[in-house]
Amino acid sequence: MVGIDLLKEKCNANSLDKISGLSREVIDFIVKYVELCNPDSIFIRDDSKEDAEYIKNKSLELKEEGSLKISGHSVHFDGLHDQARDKENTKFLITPDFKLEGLNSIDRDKGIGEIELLLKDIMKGKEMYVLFMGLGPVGSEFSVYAVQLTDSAYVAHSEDILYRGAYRVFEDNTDVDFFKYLHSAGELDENQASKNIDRRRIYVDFSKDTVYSVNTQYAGNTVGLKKLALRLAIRKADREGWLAEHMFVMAVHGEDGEKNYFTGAYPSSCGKTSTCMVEGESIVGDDIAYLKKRGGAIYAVNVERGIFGIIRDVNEDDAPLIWEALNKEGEAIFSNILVNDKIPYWDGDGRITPTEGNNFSGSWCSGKIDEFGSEIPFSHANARYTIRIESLNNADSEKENPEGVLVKGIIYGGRDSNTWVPVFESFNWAHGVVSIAASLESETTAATLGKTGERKFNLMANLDFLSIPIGKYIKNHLDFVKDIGDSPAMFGVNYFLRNEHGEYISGMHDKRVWLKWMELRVNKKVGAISTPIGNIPKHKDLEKLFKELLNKDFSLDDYNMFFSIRCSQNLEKIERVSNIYHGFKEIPAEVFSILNEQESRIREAQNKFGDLIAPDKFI
Ligand code: OXD
Ligand code: MN
Repeated sequence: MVGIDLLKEKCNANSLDKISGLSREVIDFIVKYVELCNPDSIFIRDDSKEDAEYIKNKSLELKEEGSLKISGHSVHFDGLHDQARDKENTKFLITPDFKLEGLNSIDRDKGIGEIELLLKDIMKGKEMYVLFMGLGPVGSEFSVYAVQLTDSAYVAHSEDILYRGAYRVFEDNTDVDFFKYLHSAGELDENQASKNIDRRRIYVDFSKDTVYSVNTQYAGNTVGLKKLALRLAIRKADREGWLAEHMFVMAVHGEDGEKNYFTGAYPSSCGKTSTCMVEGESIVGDDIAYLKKRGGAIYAVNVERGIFGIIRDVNEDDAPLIWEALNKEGEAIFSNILVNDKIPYWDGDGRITPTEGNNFSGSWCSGKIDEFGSEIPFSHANARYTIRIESLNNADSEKENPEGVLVKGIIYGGRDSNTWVPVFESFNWAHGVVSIAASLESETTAATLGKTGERKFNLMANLDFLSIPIGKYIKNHLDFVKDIGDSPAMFGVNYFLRNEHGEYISGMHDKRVWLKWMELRVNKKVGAISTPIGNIPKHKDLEKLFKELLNKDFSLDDYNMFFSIRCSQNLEKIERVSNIYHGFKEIPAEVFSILNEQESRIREAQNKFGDLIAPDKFI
């Protein structure tokens, strides 16, 4: 049976009815993968509550999720070795005329051949869920549309919490341009986790705006609209003159009540979500933003409507807003935590951890080891929660504004134990793009498979998702403000600075102070000290903010410890970053000139004042 007849056979009347209004292109896409994957049935989801409910119930019925004590809460477990984004097996499909220097890729014909073999009949015995979604507020100049096919009710449920439904757009409009995702969790084991992890593949086919993901369930590999979409969006943005970034969007509230919007890019698990969630400010989005220019200014939207956040260290004291959202009734998925008596537990939750329960290894008790003899933690370091932003008390009123919010400042942060000061501002846009954004380095975390704690270059915190040549990507950033009146200020932050004993020197809540200082800077309400790496705060301004916000004394000694310029480390960093860029073709000349200028400034200061320079030397 072929084409529409196949859909007629596998859809019930309701789903069939929903297909009838769709374009040929959408139907052809669905048919192609129904033929290949051979699901027993197909569920076409529209934007209704009933359809969302159907999928949620399916994930419980199929045991992809289990219900928890608090109403609306559920737990999902990914397999023992499927706990993070798989960078090694995420590849771009390329043709001989299309090169992507430095990015993980595979010949297109070979990749398609491999993936089609893996997908053949993979959904036999399962239902295929067809979802119509929007990236960014639906019906806005920012909107990008997508269709996701998946055989995982958990993935479909996550999509519903995290993204806006857009079936009505596809129904009303037969020439929607859309991204396409095909996912199959593949064969499942007794815990309903993907079994064939050795055949896990995530292949991105730009030529068809399509991403394939197979034999995995971890949301970072499977939820099409998240990081898979970001890879396609970066290319679309490049073609159309906007930016698709790994950024939160938040409002920092001024003394006069005015809201100042910032975007912020940090590699995964480096404080991005906890920054836009700080007390006293409000959140538009925590992970991915689209930035566009209008009337000589830059506006941003949150691509998502929910949060797939790292749960480690979420506790009443350190993350009160998330804690509250995770302890009230309403939809929330907890993944890869420990469940005991239907209560979820995780690392750093501030409670006594039970010695047994169920986790991502199945039935767990303390001391349990895996097949390699390593102890299995009760909760994975990359365990997550999935909630809607609206369930947070600090959700910003503009989060659904189709016009986006006016961006006044852009923040870049990494996990850096010994180089950057906790907060500083670039001299100008190009200096920020080169010496902060394109020089970002971070120590690796559990959000991706592989060793943690290694310092890695990660420009704009977007390297994992980069899908255009690095030089072009930097140039797009440099050029972005060419026709902008007052470009946003640019800042670097580092919450992970350590002292000579290897101890972290920042407190969990200090970021509230750094944010308020940035707000004062974008509104030109405080001065700053110009140093070779950029503008840093004055002691008196921070002292006041620490007192007002945290009721803490911030002594001159503290200030010097945080803000002294570490010359050797900054010079080594410039050398590392320049070496990387020398290895690529077509890097804009400005990258090298700005790095060289920075190097000369640091060397000059080092000769004059020594290797560790207290801020007052620059006054
Ligand atoms: C995420 C990630 O989940 O970047 O946001 O890994
Ligand atoms: Mn992310």
